[in-house]
Amino acid sequence: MHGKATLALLSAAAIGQVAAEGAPETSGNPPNVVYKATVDKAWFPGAVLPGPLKASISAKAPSDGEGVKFNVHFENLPEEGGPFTYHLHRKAVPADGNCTEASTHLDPYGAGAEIKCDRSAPETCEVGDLSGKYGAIESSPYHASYHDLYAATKEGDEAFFGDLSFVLHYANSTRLACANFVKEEVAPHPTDCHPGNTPVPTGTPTPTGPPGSDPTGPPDSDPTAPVPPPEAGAAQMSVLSIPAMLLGAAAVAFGL
Ligand SMILES: [Cu+2]
Repeated sequence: MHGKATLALLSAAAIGQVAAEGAPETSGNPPNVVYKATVDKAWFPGAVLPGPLKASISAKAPSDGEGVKFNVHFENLPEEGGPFTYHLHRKAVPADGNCTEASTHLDPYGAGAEIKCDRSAPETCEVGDLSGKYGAIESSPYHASYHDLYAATKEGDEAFFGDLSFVLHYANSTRLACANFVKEEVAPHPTDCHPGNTPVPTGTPTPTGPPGSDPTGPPDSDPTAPVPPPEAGAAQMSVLSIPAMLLGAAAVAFGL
């Protein structure tokens, strides 16, 4: 009885403290699990889209398990009604896809949606207010990657969202689309949001044509930057030791 009262008092004090200090940073998030939510159509019936709406959020903890890294991708957003916002919401979307059922934002520490999120103090924002913390969507397509210290992919954490949803909103907060997060096991290359940014190997691929089939090699006008003729092939290694002058001459000869 007495113990219970004390406990209640203590937890009330603890909650009060958390609210005052903002969301705690999360740790112990499993680095080998990806949670991904994917939208492939608009839910709002009045949506006017330039093409099929695509939206995805993938989330994965860094190797030290501190916080969660997000990769977000939005495409074919409406031309009117932005900037668009998106949040982690505190309920999953039911099978019928009704975005209203996703309830309010994930806000385990009671930051509240009334006060606008201050991007310079993300711990004071609702944990789920991703666009508040990292920017609303002002362009389409839109990509963003960021490391949020307050969301969790560790099950049981107050800020765990792996069994929840996200909602994409018009600027007036109308719900445009939503999707549930789905757990994916280890993804060796979680770079789905940046297909164009994949680093190109620096080794120049060998030309595929048969030797001598490409007489269109660019004229080598800069002798200070000797570029081996494209068809030099295996000979390149030994040719490299020949002075640039000779190389240039060889290039000219090949070009002719
Ligand atoms: Cu929302």
